[in-house]
Amino acid sequence: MNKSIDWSALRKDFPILNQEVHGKPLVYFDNAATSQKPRSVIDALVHYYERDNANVHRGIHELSNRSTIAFEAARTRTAKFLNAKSADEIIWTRGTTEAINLVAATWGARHLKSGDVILLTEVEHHSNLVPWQLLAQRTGAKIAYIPVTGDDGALDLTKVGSLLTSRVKLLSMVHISNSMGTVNPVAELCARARQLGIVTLVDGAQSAGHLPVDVQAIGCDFFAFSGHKICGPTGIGALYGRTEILETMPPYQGGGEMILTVGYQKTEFKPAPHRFEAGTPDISGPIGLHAAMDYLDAIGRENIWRHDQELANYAYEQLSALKNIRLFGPRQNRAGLVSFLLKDVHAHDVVTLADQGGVALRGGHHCTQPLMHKLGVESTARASFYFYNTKAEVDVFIAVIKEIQKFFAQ
Ligand code: 7TS
Repeated sequence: MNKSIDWSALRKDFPILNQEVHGKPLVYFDNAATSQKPRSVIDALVHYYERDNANVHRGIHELSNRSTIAFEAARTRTAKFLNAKSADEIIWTRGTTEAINLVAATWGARHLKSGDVILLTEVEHHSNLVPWQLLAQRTGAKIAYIPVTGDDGALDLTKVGSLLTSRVKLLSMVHISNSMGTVNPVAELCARARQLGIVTLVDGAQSAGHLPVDVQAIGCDFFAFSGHKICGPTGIGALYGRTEILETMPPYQGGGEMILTVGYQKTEFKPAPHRFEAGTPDISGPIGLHAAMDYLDAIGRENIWRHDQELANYAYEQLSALKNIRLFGPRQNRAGLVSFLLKDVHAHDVVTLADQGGVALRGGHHCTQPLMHKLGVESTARASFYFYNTKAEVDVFIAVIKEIQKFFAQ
Protein backbone atom coordinates (compact mmCIF):
# COMPACT_ATOMS: atom_id res chain seq x y z
CA MET A 1 0.00 0.00 0.00
CA ASN A 2 1.36 3.38 -0.91
CA LYS A 3 -1.09 6.01 0.15
CA SER A 4 -0.02 9.54 0.73
CA ILE A 5 -0.65 10.67 4.28
CA ASP A 6 -0.92 14.12 5.77
CA TRP A 7 1.28 13.40 8.77
CA SER A 8 0.90 16.81 10.37
CA ALA A 9 -2.90 16.48 10.23
CA LEU A 10 -2.59 13.38 12.44
CA ARG A 11 -1.09 15.60 15.14
CA LYS A 12 -4.57 16.98 15.83
CA ASP A 13 -5.51 13.53 17.16
CA PHE A 14 -2.95 13.98 19.97
CA PRO A 15 -4.13 16.67 22.42
CA ILE A 16 -0.84 16.62 24.34
CA LEU A 17 1.23 17.71 21.34
CA ASN A 18 -0.49 21.05 21.18
CA GLN A 19 1.34 22.84 24.00
CA GLU A 20 4.35 24.97 24.76
CA VAL A 21 7.21 23.95 27.02
CA HIS A 22 9.40 26.74 28.43
CA GLY A 23 7.63 29.10 26.05
CA LYS A 24 8.48 26.99 22.96
CA PRO A 25 6.24 24.62 20.99
CA LEU A 26 6.72 21.10 22.32
CA VAL A 27 8.85 18.85 20.10
CA TYR A 28 8.36 15.39 21.56
CA PHE A 29 11.31 13.20 20.56
CA ASP A 30 11.23 10.68 23.40
CA ASN A 31 8.98 8.16 21.70
CA ALA A 32 11.26 5.18 22.35
CA ALA A 33 10.58 5.74 26.07
CA THR A 34 6.84 6.10 25.61
CA SER A 35 4.56 7.31 22.83
CA GLN A 36 1.75 9.83 23.13
CA LYS A 37 -1.92 8.77 23.01
CA PRO A 38 -4.49 9.73 20.39
CA ARG A 39 -7.95 10.95 21.34
CA SER A 40 -9.50 7.61 20.28
CA VAL A 41 -7.48 5.76 22.92
CA ILE A 42 -8.31 8.30 25.62
CA ASP A 43 -11.99 8.10 24.59
CA ALA A 44 -11.97 4.28 24.73
CA LEU A 45 -10.72 4.44 28.32
CA VAL A 46 -13.29 7.07 29.33
CA HIS A 47 -16.09 5.13 27.62
CA TYR A 48 -15.10 1.94 29.42
CA TYR A 49 -15.06 3.57 32.86
CA GLU A 50 -18.21 5.61 32.24
CA ARG A 51 -20.33 2.78 30.84
CA ASP A 52 -18.93 -0.75 31.07
CA ASN A 53 -16.65 -1.07 34.09
CA ALA A 54 -17.02 -4.45 35.83
CA ASN A 55 -14.79 -7.41 36.59
CA VAL A 56 -14.26 -9.90 33.78
CA HIS A 57 -15.00 -13.63 33.43
CA ARG A 58 -17.01 -13.92 36.62
CA GLY A 59 -20.22 -11.96 36.59
CA ILE A 60 -23.16 -12.84 34.42
CA HIS A 61 -24.66 -9.40 34.69
CA GLU A 62 -24.74 -7.04 31.73
CA LEU A 63 -21.71 -4.90 32.63
CA SER A 64 -19.54 -7.90 33.36
CA ASN A 65 -20.53 -9.41 30.03
CA ARG A 66 -19.64 -6.19 28.23
CA SER A 67 -16.28 -5.95 30.00
CA THR A 68 -15.45 -9.58 29.26
CA ILE A 69 -16.38 -9.23 25.60
CA ALA A 70 -14.26 -6.08 25.20
CA PHE A 71 -11.36 -7.62 27.14
CA GLU A 72 -11.31 -10.76 24.97
CA ALA A 73 -11.92 -8.79 21.76
CA ALA A 74 -8.69 -6.94 22.53
CA ARG A 75 -6.88 -10.27 22.77
CA THR A 76 -8.21 -11.31 19.36
CA ARG A 77 -7.18 -7.90 17.99
CA THR A 78 -3.66 -8.37 19.38
CA ALA A 79 -3.40 -11.79 17.72
CA LYS A 80 -4.32 -10.13 14.43
CA PHE A 81 -1.86 -7.28 15.06
CA LEU A 82 0.99 -9.80 15.34
CA ASN A 83 -0.47 -12.35 12.93
CA ALA A 84 -0.58 -15.02 15.63
CA LYS A 85 -2.57 -18.14 14.75
CA SER A 86 -4.94 -17.79 17.69
CA ALA A 87 -5.99 -15.41 20.46
CA ASP A 88 -5.01 -18.19 22.89
CA GLU A 89 -1.39 -17.38 22.04
CA ILE A 90 -1.69 -13.88 23.56
CA ILE A 91 -1.00 -13.43 27.29
CA TRP A 92 -1.60 -10.04 28.90
CA THR A 93 1.34 -8.66 30.84
CA ARG A 94 2.27 -5.25 32.22
CA GLY A 95 4.62 -4.79 29.28
CA THR A 96 7.73 -6.14 27.63
CA THR A 97 9.59 -6.45 30.91
CA GLU A 98 6.95 -8.61 32.54
CA ALA A 99 6.53 -10.68 29.37
CA ILE A 100 10.22 -11.60 29.40
CA ASN A 101 10.15 -12.26 33.14
CA LEU A 102 7.16 -14.55 32.62
CA VAL A 103 9.08 -16.63 30.08
CA ALA A 104 12.13 -16.77 32.34
CA ALA A 105 10.02 -17.79 35.35
CA THR A 106 7.89 -20.45 33.65
CA TRP A 107 9.57 -21.74 30.50
CA GLY A 108 12.95 -21.25 32.16
CA ALA A 109 12.03 -23.07 35.35
CA ARG A 110 10.66 -26.01 33.37
CA HIS A 111 13.27 -26.35 30.65
CA LEU A 112 16.64 -24.95 31.78
CA LYS A 113 19.24 -26.79 33.78
CA SER A 114 22.82 -26.35 34.87
CA GLY A 115 25.24 -26.15 31.94
CA ASP A 116 22.61 -24.99 29.44
CA VAL A 117 23.31 -21.77 27.56
CA ILE A 118 21.06 -18.75 27.07
CA LEU A 119 22.21 -16.82 24.00
CA LEU A 120 21.58 -13.06 23.98
CA THR A 121 23.11 -10.17 22.07
CA GLU A 122 25.32 -7.37 23.34
CA VAL A 123 22.73 -4.73 22.38
CA GLU A 124 19.97 -5.88 24.74
CA HIS A 125 17.89 -3.65 26.97
CA HIS A 126 18.25 -4.51 30.67
CA SER A 127 14.84 -6.16 30.55
CA ASN A 128 16.27 -8.81 28.22
CA LEU A 129 19.40 -9.24 30.34
CA VAL A 130 18.53 -9.16 34.02
CA PRO A 131 15.73 -11.79 33.99
CA TRP A 132 18.14 -14.23 32.30
CA GLN A 133 20.91 -13.44 34.76
CA LEU A 134 18.52 -14.16 37.63
CA LEU A 135 17.46 -17.40 35.93
CA ALA A 136 21.08 -18.38 35.29
CA GLN A 137 21.85 -17.86 39.00
CA ARG A 138 18.92 -20.08 39.95
CA THR A 139 19.58 -22.87 37.45
CA GLY A 140 23.32 -22.83 36.88
CA ALA A 141 22.80 -22.01 33.18
CA LYS A 142 25.35 -19.79 31.42
CA ILE A 143 24.80 -16.69 29.28
CA ALA A 144 26.61 -16.10 25.98
CA TYR A 145 26.37 -13.07 23.70
CA ILE A 146 26.34 -12.39 19.97
CA PRO A 147 28.84 -9.50 19.87
CA VAL A 148 28.19 -6.02 18.55
CA THR A 149 30.65 -4.80 15.91
CA GLY A 150 31.03 -1.21 17.18
CA ASP A 151 29.37 2.21 17.10
CA ASP A 152 27.14 1.09 14.22
CA GLY A 153 25.27 -1.15 16.67
CA ALA A 154 25.25 -4.08 14.22
CA LEU A 155 25.57 -7.68 15.37
CA ASP A 156 28.63 -9.62 14.26
CA LEU A 157 26.77 -12.32 12.38
CA THR A 158 30.01 -14.13 11.51
CA LYS A 159 30.13 -15.29 15.15
CA VAL A 160 26.63 -16.75 15.23
CA GLY A 161 27.59 -20.15 13.77
CA SER A 162 30.10 -20.89 16.51
CA LEU A 163 27.81 -19.53 19.25
CA LEU A 164 24.82 -21.71 18.30
CA THR A 165 26.10 -24.84 20.03
CA SER A 166 24.09 -27.84 21.18
CA ARG A 167 24.18 -26.39 24.72
CA VAL A 168 22.09 -23.37 23.69
CA LYS A 169 18.46 -23.76 24.76
CA LEU A 170 17.22 -20.23 24.17
CA LEU A 171 18.05 -17.35 21.85
CA SER A 172 16.52 -14.09 23.07
CA MET A 173 17.16 -10.88 21.15
CA VAL A 174 15.93 -7.41 20.54
CA HIS A 175 14.17 -6.68 17.22
CA ILE A 176 15.06 -2.97 17.15
CA SER A 177 17.72 -1.59 19.49
CA ASN A 178 16.39 1.28 21.62
CA SER A 179 19.80 2.89 22.01
CA MET A 180 21.29 2.34 18.52
CA GLY A 181 18.32 2.10 16.16
CA THR A 182 19.65 -1.14 14.65
CA VAL A 183 17.13 -3.50 13.07
CA ASN A 184 18.27 -7.04 13.80
CA PRO A 185 17.73 -9.87 11.26
CA VAL A 186 15.43 -11.72 13.64
CA ALA A 187 13.75 -13.96 11.03
CA GLU A 188 17.12 -15.21 9.80
CA LEU A 189 18.39 -15.80 13.35
CA CYS A 190 15.16 -17.54 14.42
CA ALA A 191 15.39 -19.84 11.39
CA ARG A 192 18.96 -20.81 12.26
CA ALA A 193 18.02 -21.41 15.90
CA ARG A 194 14.94 -23.43 15.00
CA GLN A 195 16.99 -25.82 12.85
CA LEU A 196 18.88 -26.68 16.04
CA GLY A 197 15.78 -26.96 18.21
CA ILE A 198 16.59 -23.73 20.08
CA VAL A 199 13.66 -21.75 21.48
CA THR A 200 13.53 -18.08 20.41
CA LEU A 201 12.23 -14.89 21.96
CA VAL A 202 12.05 -11.53 20.20
CA ASP A 203 11.88 -8.32 22.24
CA GLY A 204 9.53 -6.24 20.11
CA ALA A 205 9.28 -3.20 22.42
CA GLN A 206 10.64 -0.88 19.71
CA SER A 207 9.24 -2.68 16.67
CA ALA A 208 5.61 -3.66 17.31
CA GLY A 209 4.09 -0.24 16.67
CA HIS A 210 6.63 0.89 14.09
CA LEU A 211 6.62 -1.76 11.37
CA PRO A 212 4.36 -4.61 10.32
CA VAL A 213 5.06 -7.57 12.61
CA ASP A 214 4.23 -11.13 11.61
CA VAL A 215 5.29 -13.58 14.31
CA GLN A 216 4.73 -16.53 11.99
CA ALA A 217 6.97 -15.02 9.31
CA ILE A 218 9.61 -14.16 11.94
CA GLY A 219 9.31 -17.75 13.15
CA CYS A 220 9.86 -16.94 16.84
CA ASP A 221 8.44 -18.91 19.76
CA PHE A 222 7.87 -15.79 21.87
CA PHE A 223 7.38 -12.11 21.06
CA ALA A 224 7.05 -9.40 23.71
CA PHE A 225 5.83 -5.81 23.44
CA SER A 226 4.50 -2.89 25.49
CA GLY A 227 1.24 -1.06 24.83
CA HIS A 228 2.50 2.33 26.01
CA LYS A 229 5.10 2.53 23.24
CA ILE A 230 2.47 2.01 20.54
CA CYS A 231 -0.06 4.69 21.51
CA GLY A 232 -1.75 2.52 24.14
CA PRO A 233 -1.99 3.01 27.91
CA THR A 234 0.83 2.29 30.35
CA GLY A 235 0.65 -0.91 32.38
CA ILE A 236 -0.44 -3.20 29.55
CA GLY A 237 1.53 -5.28 27.10
CA ALA A 238 1.50 -8.76 25.72
CA LEU A 239 3.48 -11.91 25.33
CA TYR A 240 2.90 -13.96 22.22
CA GLY A 241 3.78 -17.62 22.75
CA ARG A 242 3.37 -20.43 20.25
CA THR A 243 0.60 -22.75 21.48
CA GLU A 244 2.81 -25.85 21.44
CA ILE A 245 5.32 -24.18 23.71
CA LEU A 246 2.80 -22.51 26.06
CA GLU A 247 1.36 -25.97 26.71
CA THR A 248 4.71 -27.08 28.16
CA MET A 249 4.90 -24.19 30.63
CA PRO A 250 3.77 -24.17 34.28
CA PRO A 251 1.74 -21.23 35.64
CA TYR A 252 3.34 -17.87 36.37
CA GLN A 253 1.52 -16.57 39.45
CA GLY A 254 -1.19 -18.42 41.37
CA GLY A 255 -4.59 -17.05 42.32
CA GLY A 256 -8.07 -16.54 40.97
CA GLU A 257 -8.93 -16.63 37.24
CA MET A 258 -6.18 -19.07 36.28
CA ILE A 259 -7.78 -22.20 37.77
CA LEU A 260 -10.26 -24.87 36.73
CA THR A 261 -10.77 -26.41 40.18
CA VAL A 262 -9.13 -25.80 43.53
CA GLY A 263 -8.94 -28.16 46.48
CA TYR A 264 -7.19 -27.62 49.80
CA GLN A 265 -4.21 -29.62 48.57
CA LYS A 266 -4.28 -29.47 44.80
CA THR A 267 -5.30 -27.21 41.94
CA GLU A 268 -6.08 -27.86 38.32
CA PHE A 269 -5.10 -25.00 36.01
CA LYS A 270 -6.77 -23.53 32.96
CA PRO A 271 -5.06 -23.88 29.60
CA ALA A 272 -3.15 -20.95 28.09
CA PRO A 273 -3.52 -18.03 28.06
CA HIS A 274 -5.62 -17.88 31.26
CA ARG A 275 -3.23 -20.13 33.17
CA PHE A 276 -0.73 -17.25 33.06
CA GLU A 277 -3.14 -14.51 34.17
CA ALA A 278 -3.85 -14.74 37.90
CA GLY A 279 -6.14 -12.29 39.65
CA THR A 280 -8.18 -9.38 38.33
CA PRO A 281 -6.31 -8.21 35.25
CA ASP A 282 -5.83 -4.73 33.87
CA ILE A 283 -9.13 -4.49 31.97
CA SER A 284 -9.08 -0.94 30.66
CA GLY A 285 -5.50 -1.48 29.41
CA PRO A 286 -6.36 -4.03 26.71
CA ILE A 287 -9.40 -1.94 25.73
CA GLY A 288 -7.21 1.14 25.27
CA LEU A 289 -4.62 -0.94 23.47
CA HIS A 290 -7.30 -2.25 21.11
CA ALA A 291 -8.13 1.34 20.13
CA ALA A 292 -4.41 2.05 19.66
CA MET A 293 -3.92 -0.92 17.33
CA ASP A 294 -6.95 0.13 15.29
CA TYR A 295 -5.53 3.64 15.07
CA LEU A 296 -2.08 2.49 13.93
CA ASP A 297 -3.38 0.04 11.38
CA ALA A 298 -5.69 2.66 9.90
CA ILE A 299 -2.51 4.58 9.06
CA GLY A 300 -0.67 1.39 8.10
CA ARG A 301 2.49 0.27 9.88
CA GLU A 302 4.33 0.03 6.56
CA ASN A 303 3.63 3.77 6.13
CA ILE A 304 4.65 4.52 9.72
CA TRP A 305 7.93 2.66 9.15
CA ARG A 306 8.68 4.65 6.02
CA HIS A 307 7.95 7.93 7.82
CA ASP A 308 10.06 6.92 10.87
CA GLN A 309 12.99 6.06 8.62
CA GLU A 310 12.67 9.25 6.61
CA LEU A 311 12.84 11.38 9.76
CA ALA A 312 15.73 9.37 11.18
CA ASN A 313 17.71 9.58 7.94
CA TYR A 314 17.01 13.30 7.68
CA ALA A 315 18.20 13.87 11.27
CA TYR A 316 21.20 11.57 10.85
CA GLU A 317 22.42 13.32 7.69
CA GLN A 318 22.27 16.72 9.36
CA LEU A 319 23.96 15.53 12.54
CA SER A 320 26.74 13.89 10.50
CA ALA A 321 27.45 17.25 8.86
CA LEU A 322 28.32 18.69 12.31
CA LYS A 323 31.84 18.73 13.72
CA ASN A 324 32.74 17.18 17.07
CA ILE A 325 29.92 14.69 17.15
CA ARG A 326 29.99 10.92 17.58
CA LEU A 327 27.05 9.11 16.03
CA PHE A 328 25.81 5.68 16.97
CA GLY A 329 23.78 3.13 15.06
CA PRO A 330 23.69 2.11 11.42
CA ARG A 331 23.90 4.37 8.39
CA GLN A 332 21.57 2.15 6.37
CA ASN A 333 18.21 0.75 7.42
CA ARG A 334 18.04 2.80 10.58
CA ALA A 335 14.93 2.65 12.76
CA GLY A 336 13.30 5.92 13.84
CA LEU A 337 15.90 7.27 16.20
CA VAL A 338 19.31 8.94 16.35
CA SER A 339 21.81 8.45 19.15
CA PHE A 340 24.83 10.70 19.55
CA LEU A 341 27.40 12.41 21.75
CA LEU A 342 28.74 15.92 21.38
CA LYS A 343 32.44 16.23 22.14
CA ASP A 344 33.05 17.44 25.71
CA VAL A 345 29.32 17.83 26.45
CA HIS A 346 27.57 15.40 28.76
CA ALA A 347 24.43 13.83 27.29
CA HIS A 348 22.44 15.11 30.27
CA ASP A 349 23.51 18.67 29.47
CA VAL A 350 22.34 18.21 25.89
CA VAL A 351 18.96 17.01 27.13
CA THR A 352 18.63 19.79 29.72
CA LEU A 353 19.44 22.52 27.21
CA ALA A 354 17.28 20.96 24.50
CA ASP A 355 14.40 20.95 26.98
CA GLN A 356 14.79 24.72 27.35
CA GLY A 357 14.19 24.87 23.60
CA GLY A 358 11.01 22.78 23.94
CA VAL A 359 12.68 19.63 22.59
CA ALA A 360 12.17 16.45 24.65
CA LEU A 361 15.18 14.13 24.22
CA ARG A 362 16.55 11.36 26.36
CA GLY A 363 20.08 11.16 27.73
CA GLY A 364 21.65 8.28 29.59
CA HIS A 365 22.51 4.63 29.14
CA HIS A 366 18.99 3.86 27.87
CA CYS A 367 18.94 0.71 30.02
CA THR A 368 21.74 -0.71 27.87
CA GLN A 369 24.62 -0.22 30.30
CA PRO A 370 26.75 -3.17 29.16
CA LEU A 371 26.54 -1.92 25.56
CA MET A 372 27.52 1.61 26.59
CA HIS A 373 30.52 0.25 28.49
CA LYS A 374 31.51 -1.91 25.53
CA LEU A 375 31.47 1.20 23.32
CA GLY A 376 33.47 3.07 25.96
CA VAL A 377 30.80 5.64 26.85
CA GLU A 378 28.57 6.25 29.86
CA SER A 379 25.63 7.58 27.95
CA THR A 380 24.33 9.03 24.69
CA ALA A 381 21.71 11.62 23.79
CA ARG A 382 18.81 10.21 21.81
CA ALA A 383 16.03 11.64 19.67
CA SER A 384 13.38 9.04 18.89
CA PHE A 385 10.59 9.67 16.41
CA TYR A 386 7.06 8.56 15.70
CA PHE A 387 4.59 9.17 12.90
CA TYR A 388 3.25 12.42 14.39
CA ASN A 389 6.70 14.01 14.22
CA THR A 390 7.64 16.19 11.27
CA LYS A 391 10.70 17.35 9.34
CA ALA A 392 10.06 20.86 10.64
CA GLU A 393 10.49 19.47 14.17
CA VAL A 394 13.77 17.84 13.15
CA ASP A 395 14.89 21.26 11.92
CA VAL A 396 14.12 22.74 15.36
CA PHE A 397 16.06 19.90 16.99
CA ILE A 398 19.10 20.43 14.74
CA ALA A 399 19.04 24.19 15.38
CA VAL A 400 18.96 23.50 19.13
CA ILE A 401 21.92 21.08 18.87
CA LYS A 402 23.90 23.72 16.94
CA GLU A 403 23.12 26.27 19.67
CA ILE A 404 24.31 23.84 22.34
CA GLN A 405 27.58 23.31 20.46
CA LYS A 406 28.06 27.07 20.20
CA PHE A 407 27.31 27.52 23.90
CA PHE A 408 29.90 24.93 24.95
CA ALA A 409 32.49 26.23 22.45
CA GLN A 410 32.57 29.61 24.22
N1 7TS B 1 13.03 -3.68 25.42
C1 7TS B 1 13.38 -2.60 24.71
C2 7TS B 1 14.11 -2.76 23.42
C3 7TS B 1 13.02 -1.33 25.17
O1 7TS B 1 13.35 -0.27 24.44
C4 7TS B 1 12.32 -1.21 26.40
C5 7TS B 1 11.99 0.13 26.97
C6 7TS B 1 11.97 -2.38 27.08
C7 7TS B 1 12.34 -3.59 26.56
C8 7TS B 1 11.18 -2.35 28.34
O2 7TS B 1 9.86 -1.97 28.08
P1 7TS B 1 8.82 -1.74 29.29
O3 7TS B 1 7.64 -1.15 28.63
O4 7TS B 1 8.57 -3.09 29.89
O5 7TS B 1 9.51 -0.81 30.25
N2 7TS B 1 12.80 1.18 26.52
C9 7TS B 1 12.90 2.41 27.04
C10 7TS B 1 13.70 3.42 26.48
O6 7TS B 1 14.37 3.28 25.46
N3 7TS B 1 13.60 4.53 27.23
O7 7TS B 1 12.75 4.28 28.24
C11 7TS B 1 12.31 2.96 28.13
